[in-house]
Amino acid sequence: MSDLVITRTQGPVGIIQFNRPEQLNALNATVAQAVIAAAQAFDSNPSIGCIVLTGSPKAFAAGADISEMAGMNAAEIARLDYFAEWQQFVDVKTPKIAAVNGYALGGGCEVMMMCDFAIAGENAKFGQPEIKLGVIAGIGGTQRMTRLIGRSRSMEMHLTGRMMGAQEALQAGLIARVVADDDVVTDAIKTATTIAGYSRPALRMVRETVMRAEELSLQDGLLHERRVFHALFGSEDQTEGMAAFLEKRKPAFTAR
Ligand code: CO8
Repeated sequence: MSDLVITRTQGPVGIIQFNRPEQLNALNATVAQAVIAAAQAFDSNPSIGCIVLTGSPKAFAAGADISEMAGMNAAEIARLDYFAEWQQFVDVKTPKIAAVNGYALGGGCEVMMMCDFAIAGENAKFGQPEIKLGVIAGIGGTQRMTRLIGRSRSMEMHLTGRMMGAQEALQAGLIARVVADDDVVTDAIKTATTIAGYSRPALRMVRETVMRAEELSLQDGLLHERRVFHALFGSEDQTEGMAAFLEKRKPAFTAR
């Protein structure tokens, strides 16, 4: 594992931290591989129920590493299918929370949006400034941001390259919650611990079903949701969860 990324666990939470603070956690190929490998390792570890991805006080990540990309030509970047590997991070089934302090720009904002939701500090800043470099977002910015905050606001962000503060990002729906800068990681780990205590099959299903809301017609989405609800009655956690409620005790979910 590269030292550009630090991993640790806290109870059932797997924590991945970008560790290039001097370069504002600019994302190069080594960082991408290390984050993906760490997320996949947590995903296959049954004791981990939620992942927190975070950065440093000044930056979650200020984008793809411009010094790595600058000298590439079109044939080379296409042959490498540059940054296509980030889809493997999206494909990790364990819930992922982005804990954001400082800059989440370009690829940094895009990786944040690959997480299931984001908790940010009050001084966090978000943006897709690729237009200033003569390019556009490349790992989901135009697509995920537009789905999260709508075409008008997304278009403005991509066309101007301006930054959005935490309160504006919260109001727009880009992030789920704003907390004091110093509380971001603690809050994300606490939230992740709560999530990790729930039924793992139900967590996997709720992620898939919410994501499908962006792909399916309402009728197909509703049918999918209902069928998943029915199917979860095949899990021991449904029996346990409902019995615990009726017996006024805390459920002990065990399904993996
Ligand atoms: N890449 C490489 N190095 C970076 C990056 C970056 N994205 N961001 C910051 N750094 C480096 C700086 O070069 C500087 O290094 P050094 O100390 O060696 O000069 C160090 O980090 C500190 O940065 P600054 O001195 O610039 O710090 P400031 O506080 O003055 O400014 C900013 C902070 C505003 C965040 C500024 O650093 C900045 O504008 N950074 C670039 C932001 C940006 O343009 N991001 C988008 C990059 S492109 C991208 O993400 C495309 C993703 C899709 C690719 C997928 C292809 C398919």
